[in-house]
Amino acid sequence: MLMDKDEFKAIFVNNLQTMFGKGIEEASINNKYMALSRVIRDCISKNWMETNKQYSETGVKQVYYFSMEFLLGKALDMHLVNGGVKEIYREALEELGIDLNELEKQEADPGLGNGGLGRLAACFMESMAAVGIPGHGCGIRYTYGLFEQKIVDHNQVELPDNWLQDGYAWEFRKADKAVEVKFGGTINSSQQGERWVFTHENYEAVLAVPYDVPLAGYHNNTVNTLRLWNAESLHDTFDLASFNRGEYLEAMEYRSSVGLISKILYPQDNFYEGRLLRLKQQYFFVSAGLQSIIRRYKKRYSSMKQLPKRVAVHINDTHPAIAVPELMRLLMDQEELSWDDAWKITTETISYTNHTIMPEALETWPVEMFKSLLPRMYMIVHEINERVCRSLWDAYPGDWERIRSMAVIADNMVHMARLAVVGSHSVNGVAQIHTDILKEHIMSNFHKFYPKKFNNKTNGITHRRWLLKANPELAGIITDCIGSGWITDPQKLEEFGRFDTDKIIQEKVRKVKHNNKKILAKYIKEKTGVTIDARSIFDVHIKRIHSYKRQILNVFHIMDLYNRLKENPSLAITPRTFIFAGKAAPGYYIAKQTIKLISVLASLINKDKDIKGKLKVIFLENYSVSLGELLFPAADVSEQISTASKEASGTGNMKFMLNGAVTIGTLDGANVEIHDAVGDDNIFIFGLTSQQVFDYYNHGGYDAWQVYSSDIRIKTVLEQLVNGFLPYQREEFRPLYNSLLADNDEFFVLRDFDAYAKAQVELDKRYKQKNKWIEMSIHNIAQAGIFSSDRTICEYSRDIWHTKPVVITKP
Ligand code: CR1
Repeated sequence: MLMDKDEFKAIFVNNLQTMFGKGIEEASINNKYMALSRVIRDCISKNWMETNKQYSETGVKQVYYFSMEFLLGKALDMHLVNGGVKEIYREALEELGIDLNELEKQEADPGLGNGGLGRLAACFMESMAAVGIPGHGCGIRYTYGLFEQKIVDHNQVELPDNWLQDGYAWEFRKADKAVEVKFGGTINSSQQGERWVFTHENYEAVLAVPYDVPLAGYHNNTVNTLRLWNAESLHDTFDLASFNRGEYLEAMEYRSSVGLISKILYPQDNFYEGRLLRLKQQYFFVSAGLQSIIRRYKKRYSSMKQLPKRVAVHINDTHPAIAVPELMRLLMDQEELSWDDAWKITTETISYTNHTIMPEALETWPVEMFKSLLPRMYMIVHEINERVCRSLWDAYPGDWERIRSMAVIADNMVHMARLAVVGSHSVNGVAQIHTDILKEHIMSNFHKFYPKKFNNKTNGITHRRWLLKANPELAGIITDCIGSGWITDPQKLEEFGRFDTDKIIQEKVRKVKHNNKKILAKYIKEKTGVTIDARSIFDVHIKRIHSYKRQILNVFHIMDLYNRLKENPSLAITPRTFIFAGKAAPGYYIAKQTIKLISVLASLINKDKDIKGKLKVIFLENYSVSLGELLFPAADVSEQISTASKEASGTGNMKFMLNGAVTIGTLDGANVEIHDAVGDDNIFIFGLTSQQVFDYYNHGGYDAWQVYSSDIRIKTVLEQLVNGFLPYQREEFRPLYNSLLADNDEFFVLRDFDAYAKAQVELDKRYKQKNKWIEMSIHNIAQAGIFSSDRTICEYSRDIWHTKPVVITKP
């Protein structure tokens, strides 16, 4: 980075001239933002070229992380922080009469993901660059990212996210690196000597054009690459031929249908819809990615057999599982390897992470659809299936039931998770409890057959974005106490624990939290018109809206609290502000009803003078990475209340902890490990355990009606959903009511209510002991180091990818 203020100014001004033909006076804010980005982009480019050069010269093993989603968040500020130039540039711009904060607002927040899975991929990218692991991302350049959420008359409304509208400052189009991806058509096979040769005919070809985004490390010279593929039409004979035949319309139709492939991100989280276009997207980016990896590999190496020594391909959930047959195809049809050699190379190269046990998220494609869209893929998957079934038959002769439950093709469906398990050398879950559930329940047959493949890699978050950048004042206190070593070695945060009873530090931490709460309160006022008190407890529940995440449990507790306050306005509770944010999938009815309920309830409670401002409810629209950066630093309480066993890990829980919020949660996902790290006294754990949940599912014995009729609080609250208590159409929330009673409350909301309410009382008590609370808060921050994604990716590198960090020297 440019460290000299005057040099920076000169280049910035020059950029304005050359890019827009304007001086500072005439330039728009966006012009200035683009000119600033260009300064940084140019600096990064030098290191980027150098990184690539050193990677190929040393032949170090490269990791490619294949993911349908990368929820990146804004880049400008992160680059300034990582490059250590934020303060210098801020001052320099100020001297030019420009406010850096205003420029930062110009940047679009690329929402190329739905939630935890996509954000995890982005954290991994940041950590790999920071630690120096040669790791790159491979994904799709969606023209429209996750929809923008607006709340209109209490309803979620979805608007398109046209994030590329003003251009994206951080991408580099690499037209010369484009590759062709083929769909449909027929496969002809013929024998040439010993070898079978397969030719593809009558296919539809699509051009995959990469847009590379640089991923720069923290205070080092490493710049890795995120390669996002854009679908375009080929300007070759096929296209031209139809133009020549005068079929202008047909040719244009082809062009626009091709573009569709990378047009939209499917907006469901933890849910599988089975659309043909989705399968197209998957094959599109996987095929393009693998082709480009092999092309690069072949520039240096001649034997494909060394591929697993030089390349690791990681698949983020089953979405890119088609990588297994596609790599087989490239190795056999293109590189002329035998099945056995190709299979060995493929399984040694590919590894797979499972992110969910939710049955509705499991990807299975109808054989007919799969076969007609991807005929060669189908042939290979079919052969994989035959071979897997044969070896299962040898191990379990006659055990048809077991073999059917493990077959890649069964019941006329292609099972992507099974394909991913058999086609990779490593299968991991994302938190200890989740991995145990995979081994013991969901994938127990596979675990018995391939015991060595299974392992755990507990998720992590990049503490540089989520603390250093999002909460600079807290980061400053920590650095003052223990030095800046924690920024590159997050385990060092533990040393901050020594200050948990230090009165001066306690006071500083309290002040920063209060300040962050004031900033959030101001934002809430601007966005919703509601005034909230920064001295109240900020109780924050932010994540996708899902039945299993149980926003409803939180809502019921709020309703009960409200009922009690109405009865007794002088009830001695600490004033609380309950803050929600999160998107519902557009077709997810109950999730949308949940948002509506929160919004209606907020309108009732926030204007009720009887309760003397002791309770406020806020729903913030359009939850995104940027909004998260405002919310985590301002939270006192972190709501992590999913039904035990359902949340594979969660990562928001880690962001809260790192910013000093205290968790109220179930023993689910990474909450279990957070509990282990901070100890009983620094977290509020309640509710059913995953074992109890499994027992109910397997042996029955849960009766929601019974809980309803024996607990007057629950009865009251449930009735209030449908008896006209809420200022909305009376029957509106009947389906929600029914899901809890007529459908016997699949996620045990009523069952856990009492335990949750008790934990909340405990929490309120603890909050009243001011010093005790800050002590807990400091303790949470100090224990958050193990939840850094630096730790997670070092474990992936050591145990799965077998690659090491490299130091990139200055060009
Ligand atoms: C899980 O629901 C986890 C993230 C990242 C989600 C969440 O608990 O933290 O993955 N799973 O591992 C998912 O999106 C498709 O599955």
